[in-house]
Formats: sequence, structure tokens, C-alpha cells
Amino acid sequence: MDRRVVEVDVGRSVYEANKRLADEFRMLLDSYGVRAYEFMGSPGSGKTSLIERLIGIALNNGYEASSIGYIGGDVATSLDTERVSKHGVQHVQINTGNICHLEVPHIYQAVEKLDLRRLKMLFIENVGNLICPANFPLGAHRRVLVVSVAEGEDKFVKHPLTTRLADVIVINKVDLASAAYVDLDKMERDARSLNPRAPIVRTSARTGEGVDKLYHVLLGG
Ligand SMILES: Nc1nc2c(ncn2[C@@H]2O[C@H](COP(=O)(O)OP(=O)(O)OP(=O)(O)O)[C@@H](O)[C@H]2O)c(=O)[nH]1
Ligand SMILES: [Mg+2]
Repeated sequence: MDRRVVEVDVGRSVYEANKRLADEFRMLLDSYGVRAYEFMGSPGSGKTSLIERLIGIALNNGYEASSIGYIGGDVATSLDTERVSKHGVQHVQINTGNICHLEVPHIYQAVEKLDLRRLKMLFIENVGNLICPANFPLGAHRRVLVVSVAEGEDKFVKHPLTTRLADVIVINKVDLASAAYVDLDKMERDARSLNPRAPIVRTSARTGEGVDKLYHVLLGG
């Protein structure tokens, strides 16, 4: 390794304790028959926009609004929850203050405000951050990583841990790919080299391209 590069090793006990809590929360969800999807990604990558699109598809497919839940994590504001609440779904905003990711205790507080007995599908939007959420799984059945082309071509290789841990990888804002001079095939190859198992879906939350495919990947797997 280049001697000028320093790698930081954080103690494992915090991560392990969180993982145990996440497993317990997953069991709670399973006991109510709820499927949960966690969305991680940089600020502005399109997490809320994609969730809104997916909610729209679920409603068109016959899901009742009350059977869909949304927990939005943000440092401040309830802007995302206000957007999502327009679809009539159950919703809770969590403001983390200066914490850069959600943790399981946040989610327990949030679900107290949801009617779990009615829920079938729960979207959890983590705080916009490509680093911190990775080590703190929340117990969702699928962890969805959203990277937009506007962030640059290199985000997967610069964030290998988050890329490896994702169950589904989304390359969003493909409508802007040529304007951003991004090679989508190269992005996909980079993601695939780090994570051979996760489906990779190209989407535009603006035009709707690829969102049906994402919906089926999430519900199918
Ligand atoms: N052109 C284009 N714009 C998009 C797309 N997806 C989202 N946007 C826009 O990008 C901006 C950020 O989208 P959000 O959905 O709020 O992003 P986010 O990841 O939820 O952001 P945070 O919650 O702040 O982390 C908004 O102006 C969206 O309209 C897309 O596929 N194409
Ligand atoms: Mg958002």
C-alpha cells in the first residue's frame, strides 16, 4: 500500500450490537408480514423521487395507501415526508440532528407511529450520505443503493463498502448521463466488479425509465 494512505480501523462492537438490533427488528417486521426496503445514497441522488415513483406503481397495482409506509431520515426538515405524504401513505419523519445515518432505535421510535398491522410494504429512506449508513443496517429485507450520474462516474469504486453491502444497485438520473459525460457501462462494470450478486437497475425518476423494473426487482426478490 502507498505509505501515504492511512486506513482507519473502527472497533467492531458497535457494529455488532447494531446488527443484533437490526435482526430483531427484521423479526418484528416478519411477524407482521411487512417487507421493508432501505434506500441509501448521497444527498440528492434521487432516493425520495424513486420512492415516490415506486409508491405510485404500488398504488396502481392495487396496494391500499394505508398498506404502504415511509420513514424518512434527514438531519433536518420534514420536506421529504411532506412530499411522500401526498400519496396518502403512512409516514414518519425522523430528524437525526447531527447524526449522519439512521440507527435501529430511530426506526423503533418511528414504527410506534405506524399501524404495522395494516402495512405490507415499508420504505425507509436513510440520511443522504454515501458512507455512514453502510455499517448500520436497519433490518430491511433489501438495502437499495442509489447513485446518480450527476455525482460522477467514480462513486462505486470510491465507496466499495457501501457498494458491496447493497442488495440492489440503482444508477439514477440516466436522463442526464450524456450531459454529465458519464459512461453508464463503465459505472455498471465498476459496481459489478465490487458486487457480483446485486441486480443493477438504471433509472430516471424524472422520466420514469427503469422504475417499473426496479419495482419488480424489489418485489420479486
Ligand atoms: N434529471 C433528473 N433529476 C432527478 C432524478 N431523480 C431525482 N431528480 C431530482 O434531483 C433532486 C434531488 O432528488 P431527491 O429525490 O430529493 O433526492 P434525495 O436522494 O431524496 O435527496 P436527500 O433526501 O436530500 O438525500 C430533485 O430536484 C429531483 O427532482 C432523475 O432521475 N433525473
Ligand atoms: Mg430525500
